[in-house]
Amino acid sequence: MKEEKIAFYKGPAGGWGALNSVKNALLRQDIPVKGAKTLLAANQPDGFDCPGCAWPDRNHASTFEFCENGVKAVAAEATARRAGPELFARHKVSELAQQSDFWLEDQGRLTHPMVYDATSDRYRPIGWDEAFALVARHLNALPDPDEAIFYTSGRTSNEAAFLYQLFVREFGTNNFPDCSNMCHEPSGSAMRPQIGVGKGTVELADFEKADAIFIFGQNPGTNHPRMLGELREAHRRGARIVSFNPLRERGLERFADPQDKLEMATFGSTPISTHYFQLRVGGDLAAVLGMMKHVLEQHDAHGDVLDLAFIDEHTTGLASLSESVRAAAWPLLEEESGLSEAQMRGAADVYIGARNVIACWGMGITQHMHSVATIQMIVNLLMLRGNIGRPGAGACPVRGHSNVQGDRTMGIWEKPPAALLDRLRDVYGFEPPRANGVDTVEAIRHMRDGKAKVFFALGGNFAAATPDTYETWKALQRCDLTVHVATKLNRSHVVHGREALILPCLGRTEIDMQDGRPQGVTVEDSMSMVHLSVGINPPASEHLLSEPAIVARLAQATLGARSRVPWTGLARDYALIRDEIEKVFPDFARFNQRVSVPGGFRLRNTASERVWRTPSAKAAFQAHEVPRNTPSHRARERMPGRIVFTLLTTRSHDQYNTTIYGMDDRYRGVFGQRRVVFIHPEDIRALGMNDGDWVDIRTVWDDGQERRADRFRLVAYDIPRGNLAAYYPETNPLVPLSAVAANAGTPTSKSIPVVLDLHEALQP
Ligand SMILES: Nc1nc2c(c(=O)[nH]1)N[C@H]1C(S)=C(S)[C@@H](COP(=O)(O)OP(=O)(O)OC[C@H]3O[C@@H](n4cnc5c(=O)[nH]c(N)nc54)[C@H](O)[C@@H]3O)O[C@H]1N2
Ligand SMILES: Nc1nc2c(c(=O)[nH]1)N[C@H]1C(S)=C(S)[C@@H](COP(=O)(O)OP(=O)(O)OC[C@H]3O[C@@H](n4cnc5c(=O)[nH]c(N)nc54)[C@H](O)[C@@H]3O)O[C@H]1N2
Ligand SMILES: [Mo]
Repeated sequence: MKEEKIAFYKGPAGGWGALNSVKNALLRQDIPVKGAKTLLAANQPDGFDCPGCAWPDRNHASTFEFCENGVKAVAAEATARRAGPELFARHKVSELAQQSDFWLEDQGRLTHPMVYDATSDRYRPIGWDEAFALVARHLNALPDPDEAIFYTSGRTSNEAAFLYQLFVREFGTNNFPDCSNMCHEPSGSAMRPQIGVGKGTVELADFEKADAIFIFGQNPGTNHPRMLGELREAHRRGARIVSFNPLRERGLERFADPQDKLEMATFGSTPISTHYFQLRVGGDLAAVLGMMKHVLEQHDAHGDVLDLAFIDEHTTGLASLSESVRAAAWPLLEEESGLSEAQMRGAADVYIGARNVIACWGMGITQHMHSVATIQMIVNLLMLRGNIGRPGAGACPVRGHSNVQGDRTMGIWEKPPAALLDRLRDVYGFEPPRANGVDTVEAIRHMRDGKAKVFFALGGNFAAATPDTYETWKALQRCDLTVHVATKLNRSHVVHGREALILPCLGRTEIDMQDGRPQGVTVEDSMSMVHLSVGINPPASEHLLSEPAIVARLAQATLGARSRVPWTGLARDYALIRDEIEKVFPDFARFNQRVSVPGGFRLRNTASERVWRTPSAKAAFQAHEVPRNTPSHRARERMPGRIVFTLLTTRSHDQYNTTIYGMDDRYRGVFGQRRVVFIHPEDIRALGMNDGDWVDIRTVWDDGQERRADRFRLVAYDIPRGNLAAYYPETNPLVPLSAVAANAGTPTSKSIPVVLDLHEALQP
């Protein structure tokens, strides 16, 4: 057991600490450091796409871009450990369910398809044909195809995702909840009506030309380490980097690039942010509104601040936006943002002083009730000075999973556009279902209420990643059948339906042979670059199937002769799947040819060409007021005698979503533990408690249901008063199912109203 300690970190992000951590990550997975060549193949033209994050690569032909957390992600997949039939013979499922998330994944790669046997309460091996027949039997017995749910996690390749949506729609439902519903859904919901595309408008080259980069609610030092390379270069050539974050994240402050020999030899480092605004959780809308107020006032005073040519030619709605912005009072903006009027004006002056501006955002923006409104305000701010659709400027939602953007492009979408369904009908000759399907939160409700009976997951860890953990578990346990296509054992496999299957698949790092020929898949990064990914490691077990093969064989078993799709042929040669993708999506014309060049190609992004696919054919300014009726506001009113905090849940440096690599969070100074809650020292005093005390966390919600997570250690921290931070997924039992972003359905896991009590066992 490693020592639990808190030791604040003063060095830069990256540097020798990162190299050291890489060595430890390899050792943990029993991978010899010397033979770690496989790791070097990530993000090269003839290697695999790094499964770590969706940040693009400077140049796919360049030398390996070092990334500590990319190496951890690859090592987790390339691990020498195996979770084979012996493991399942040794432990009842009820015993496995007692183990931690860390322990479950730490058993290594799954090797055999397994089926749950209720009599012995164990998983036992099953043949692939038998497994597909079992799923097909359940699906075909459903009175209505909408009683099946098909979840996707964003590591799924374009080829697998395309086949999956085709199969499921031919089967008859649009029930496609995916991890995106919990992630960047609000970014799409905000930008589509506003600028006509649901994706970011910038590419990497724009980062070389930006004069200012605004970063809202993102922790790139941990979650997108390669982004720090771009920020470092930008800083060095004099660009302003302006961060908005309630926490002072190390990676946004200083970075030592392990690729820079001089920096490493001299223990040097480069500052990242030129300006850091430690605003209140959920305060971004107010802060951006304040900035716009200053921009408008400066324009009134000097006349040349707004880009009037852009506004006249390309936009609608400025009049009502400016009316509502001018009406907002500074005291309210200060109260809600936690920033002073001078700070907001200062940030706006940086904005005005820069010719080209990029705005980036992450989960600190999307996982709030008012996330869609906040994103539209950020885009409004950009548009005031024409910062969309020209070099060095634009909107940059920074996606999470390495192909989450591609999966949506391929049609993994519970609210499919009619044009996509028409196209499927025309190409394949079946009538796809027209009604919208369920998103992640709705899927949980449907299963809990008995409206859905079969749950199928292509990757991910639904039981741990979703909100209201115990409700979700009830929902999964009410299913007749739960099926998980996975690489590693996780919580979702041990919280199962009456019948259950684990289907082990190849990972992206592995050689995928079909018909004697190695296959490659394609992925789309956060900046719409589509490129090939070819595995180079031998498969973890000879019994694994690829994801495209699993989907094709399941479709064949379920639909049989009634299908219009040549499933077997497609699974034998992925180039043929890409031909099908091209038939359905015109943007993928000459797909195989264009993706065969190193680095691939960029999908068309109309907003970046100033072509607006909105109803008015213009970009639309959208006015929003500062929200004053959030769950935290209401909870404070309902509990006047208590200190109601707003809790944000976040990732440590040693995890990939629900996959826990280790117990440290180096840059935040936490070692050997995860059950901590960061809190302002004055708030500890106000509670009458002490730094290091153990507390229980309870949600303040209005449905009478108790939600709690017990035994967290208070850590005095540099965080605004009234705010708390703790790690996910441990805190997911605190997120109510009904707490979702307006117009996006995303769980509000960055703003949960909670109260703290001394841990029960310690109370007098
Ligand atoms: N190593 C590693 N890489 C990853 C992942 C991982 O788990 N591990 N996950 C991947 C995935 S799926 C995703 S979506 C991304 C996630 O990457 P991020 O978007 O960075 O997600 P979080 O770690 O949740 O961190 C959110 C940041 O927002 C801040 N924040 C919280 N609330 C607010 C707020 O109200 N306003 C502002 N301005 N800031 C706020 C937090 O302090 C934190 O710094 O990373 C991807 N990459
Ligand atoms: N409270 C709170 N909750 C959150 C968040 C938060 O910030 N706070 N973040 C949300 C976000 S942004 C996201 S994206 C979701 C993540 O939700 P998910 O995407 O569902 O979860 P992951 O933890 O990424 O999934 C990990 C599992 O994926 C499987 N896996 C890994 N590689 C592969 C592969 O190549 N193929 C297949 N088939 N399986 C594979 C492994 O078995 C592993 O156990 O969580 C969300 N939940
Ligand atoms: Mo995500």
